[in-house]
Amino acid sequence: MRCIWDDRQRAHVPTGEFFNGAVYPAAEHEGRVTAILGPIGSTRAPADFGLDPILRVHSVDYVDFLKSAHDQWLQAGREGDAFPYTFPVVRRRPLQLSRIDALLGRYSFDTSTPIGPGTWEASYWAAQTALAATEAVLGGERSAFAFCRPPGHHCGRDYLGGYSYLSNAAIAAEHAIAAGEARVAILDVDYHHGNGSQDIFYERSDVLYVSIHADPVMDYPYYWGHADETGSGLGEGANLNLPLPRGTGWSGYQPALAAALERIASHDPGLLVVSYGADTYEEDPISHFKLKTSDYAPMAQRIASLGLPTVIVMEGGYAVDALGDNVGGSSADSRA
Ligand code: SP5
Ligand code: ZN
Repeated sequence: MRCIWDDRQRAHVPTGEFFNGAVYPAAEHEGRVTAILGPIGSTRAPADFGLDPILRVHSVDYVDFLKSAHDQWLQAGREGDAFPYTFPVVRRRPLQLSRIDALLGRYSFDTSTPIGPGTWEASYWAAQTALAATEAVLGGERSAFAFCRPPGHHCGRDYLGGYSYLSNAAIAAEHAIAAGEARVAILDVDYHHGNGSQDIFYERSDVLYVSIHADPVMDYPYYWGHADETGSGLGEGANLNLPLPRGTGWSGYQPALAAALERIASHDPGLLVVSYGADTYEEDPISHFKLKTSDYAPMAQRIASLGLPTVIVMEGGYAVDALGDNVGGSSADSRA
């Protein structure tokens, strides 16, 4: 399978993240890169598709904020990564904000997604990586793997969170629509619900979003991912959430995957985007499913059995020692 990677994605070097009342070493760190690059073999760098395909998904003000946030942080006399600490609650009236702390809270929904000096550069090239994989598939490749970092499925049109800054999967899906595909589906198999991807397409019927994830009653991102979120307006019915309890292994996962694939087939998409997270793995340090390394090849085969042109976009996965096998093994298998 064609694999896309850009070394500029290493420019994002988060030092820590804040949750459960303390700062922890960042789970989404550069060790993931080395772990995945080994087994996937040769990679190609993406072309530069520019900002236009990013701005099909994200608002101009949000992109301007992302580009400039760390400079504003330094100008305010701070050092290290920029973190939010105060947030406008939902429905707080729109205001003309200028102080960096006000902006950080306005554009963030958690305290685990710091902005460093290289975050914009890495995020930009992650989006280009997703676009290059999409171009390859639109050009006739059966599938392509976009090794995107930082991940993307938690950020929305105008907010970041969950280690995500630009929505790589949504940018890929929108690119395919702009290229003439009538219908696209996103299948999200990361442990966490992809709230950003869901939000971006929630009122759309052309892009179906289907996710299998940990029940948000217990797990991040808590405020999205419930089974009764089915889309709204024109998008009613084009969103399918399949939450599963902590402790789910392959036997509990398979029926959800079957239901997801059935829904995707009935949407009849011209292209499938898979948001692939290996944090469903039994040893993942921040997650609670029980999938084994040997489960990822059958998962890939079942997804491939849809027979759809497929762009695979990397999301989470933090068990660095097994990450190579959990990513490389499945991408190698769906090559067949
Ligand atoms: C892309 C992706 O997988 N993002 C996940 C972001 C999850 N951040 C929430 C961190 C809170 C996890 N609690 C871990 C408890 C460890 N003992
Ligand atoms: Zn995840």
